[in-house]
Amino acid sequence: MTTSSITSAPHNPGTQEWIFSIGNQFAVQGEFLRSEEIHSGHINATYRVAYRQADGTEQRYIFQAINRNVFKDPYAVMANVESVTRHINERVLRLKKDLGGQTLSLFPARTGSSWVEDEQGSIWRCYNHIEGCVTYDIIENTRQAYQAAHAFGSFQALVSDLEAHSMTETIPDFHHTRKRFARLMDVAATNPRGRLDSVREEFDFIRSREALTGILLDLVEAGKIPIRVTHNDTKINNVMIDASSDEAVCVIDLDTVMPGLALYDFGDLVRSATSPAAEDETDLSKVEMQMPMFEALVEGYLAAAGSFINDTEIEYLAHSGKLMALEVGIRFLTDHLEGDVYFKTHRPDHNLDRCRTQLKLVERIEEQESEMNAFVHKVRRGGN
Ligand code: GN1
Ligand code: MG
Repeated sequence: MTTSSITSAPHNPGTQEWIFSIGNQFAVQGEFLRSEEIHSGHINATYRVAYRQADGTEQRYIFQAINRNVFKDPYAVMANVESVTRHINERVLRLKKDLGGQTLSLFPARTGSSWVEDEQGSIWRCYNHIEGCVTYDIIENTRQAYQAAHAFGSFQALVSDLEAHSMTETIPDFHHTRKRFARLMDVAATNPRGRLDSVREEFDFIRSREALTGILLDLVEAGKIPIRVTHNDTKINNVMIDASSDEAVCVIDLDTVMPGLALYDFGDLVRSATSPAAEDETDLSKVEMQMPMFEALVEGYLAAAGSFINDTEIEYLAHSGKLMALEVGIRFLTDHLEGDVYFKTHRPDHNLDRCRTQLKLVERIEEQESEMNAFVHKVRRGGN
């Protein structure tokens, strides 16, 4: 089992003091007990922080510093997160919808704003800690797959009445795969770290699939699929799953909630949940697109989102998995060529290893795409 929430480790005392001083600026109650870094996610720095309450119980929070290299306008990120958490919490209350009783909420700073800025210019926010849950980097069974897809479908449903243009596009063209491809070509042309020769195979693989990068964009252009408010980072470890019941409780990591395509969300689930191999696995023979996981994702997603997504979106569900694996493969390779400036890396060639698993997954999806499409059609017709 790979759970990111238990791979956390206590960090050095210097940081404890730092976190303590950040905590003092938020309206959190109680006596500071400890903090530990959560080594999950490739972008932000995340800490779980515990406070002792007057009655002796412990209250935990998540403190997170926004990566300003990735999010150039962290204030706009916070405005988006504020509006989406407020909206969801209001709707959940109104609909009395059972989301396991826990949703993500921001705890305000003592100034009343939703964030604090530290001396180094980092923007911090404080969330409630979702209790009794784990996150999975690799899911273990189809029930978890169904639940995760249902949770992201429910999330899209909950924000479906938010005006897409009321949200700032905090990372412009985030999932514009054609532009991601063009950027890789540009970086390869300048080859800033001299790494291109050693990645010819991966580069050529991507180049030969250029035509895939524009398919969804053309459908948007043709008015066949709509821009919606979407999550945009539906990696499987961004859903909190109840440790005892395997039920999804809520989705987290709301920084990229902005206008997007429902298919980007579904596709990212396919790429992160159907393979039993880690995203940075070096034994590529372990990379698979497991049909039963895909089937559970389709069923879970359609059970929550089937009422509002259109026929064209449904038709491209399998394609979206291949596209998102290709897109993040392009992004990992670009970062490798640039010298690892975007994603956090923990070893040499880490981004290259990540790229390779994603390209292998593209291949695995290509091998099974007609079977995947056949399953989607069967579900759409209401068969079983
Ligand atoms: C990043 O932070 P994390 O790990 O949830 C990235 C996603 C990628 C993912 C690949 C803002 O997400 O787009 O799909 O890594 N987030 C951003 O694992 O770039
Ligand atoms: Mg993220």
